[in-house]
Amino acid sequence: MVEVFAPRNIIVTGGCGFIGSNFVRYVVANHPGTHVTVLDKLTYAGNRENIAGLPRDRVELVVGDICDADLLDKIVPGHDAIVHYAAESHNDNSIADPEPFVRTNVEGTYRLLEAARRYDVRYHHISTDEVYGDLALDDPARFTEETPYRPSSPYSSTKAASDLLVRAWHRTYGVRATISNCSNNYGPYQHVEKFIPRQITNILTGVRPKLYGDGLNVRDWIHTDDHSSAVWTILTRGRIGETYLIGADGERNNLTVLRDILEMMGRNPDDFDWVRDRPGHDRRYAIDSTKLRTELGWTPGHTDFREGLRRTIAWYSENRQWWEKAKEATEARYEAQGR
Ligand code: NAD
Ligand code: TDX
Repeated sequence: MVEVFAPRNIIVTGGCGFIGSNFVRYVVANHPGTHVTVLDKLTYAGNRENIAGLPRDRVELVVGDICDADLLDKIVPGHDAIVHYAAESHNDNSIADPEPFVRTNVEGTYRLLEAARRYDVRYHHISTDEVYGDLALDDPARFTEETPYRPSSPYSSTKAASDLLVRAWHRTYGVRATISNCSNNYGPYQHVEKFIPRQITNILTGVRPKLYGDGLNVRDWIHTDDHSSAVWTILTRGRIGETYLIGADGERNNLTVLRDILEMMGRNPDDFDWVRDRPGHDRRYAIDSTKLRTELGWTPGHTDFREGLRRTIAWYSENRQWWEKAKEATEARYEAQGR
């Protein structure tokens, strides 16, 4: 029998980032009995506007660092769960400067686990399919919960390290933890450094989109709202100590996605630049989410990728003030990397 946990008062770390803020909105819209405390350092990737306008009696923002143990001692007591999204999340940045990745992703997770242990709080850990490394384009296999860890980048290796800490803290100290590893998210509020928003905002600012390598790398796309519903399902009904993979059967290569964007925005499908490849670039990710679907009955709601992409393009077109400030600094970083 699957146990049901009904959280009343949760901490969402990284709740001012892309996926975290979409999760906060999801909880506010669908679970009226749950209060959310967002803990976010507001790095270059965090934006308080992402949760502005949500009811104050439902969502509180604490600006601070997950590595700050004293702060965790102040805010964790009184909460019944931590949902941990905060991270340095961008592969290209991790190649240019790995240090903040080690600190936030590894030390930050350690600090949160220690707080979860001290105050006996339920803990859900947000991770990525990148911990499993990559698959060949012609490999019939997809990642499952049994696939060995084989991360490639500084980013994915720090996420893998953090997952292993969670497993150890569960087994050794009995922390009531679950882990989810999700595939590539898309949707509103994604930072303009990431593939889909970068290409849309390039086109909107008259810059040619940039495709790495041969463009045939495959990502398994999921709408961020489906990630949110899956995390809620695992938080409330997942088995303690278990890992669940989250995916929506959305495999597509980068060239196809870019051509979709160009076509939907009324451009010539060849109107982009090929740029030098990312070092260590993972070839293909693919998730088998059978465990989550059969054990917990979860299904994705957004199964039409092109429709989701169209709505995402509309969101970036209608919310220029949200991304314009970050765009210039982001492109300056890419320029320095030759991408
Ligand atoms: P993001 O970069 O958009 O947001 C990260 C948030 O964490 C920001 O609000 C930032 O201010 C905050 N943060 C960073 N360091 C912090 C610190 N030390 N203390 C407190 N807050 C801090 O990231 P995202 O794309 O929304 O990813 C969120 C989580 O989901 C990450 O754990 C990531 O590994 C995981 N994930 C992402 C994807 C994806 O496709 N983007 C897929 C699978 C898993
Ligand atoms: O300009 C670009 N051109 C390009 O071809 C950018 C920014 C990316 N790419 C390629 C690289 C990847 O094959 O597009 C693909 C997607 O790139 P990103 O958006 O940087 O995502 P990825 O590296 O796949 O990682 C993402 O998914 C897993 C998230 O950033 C991670 O946080 C998550 O764990």
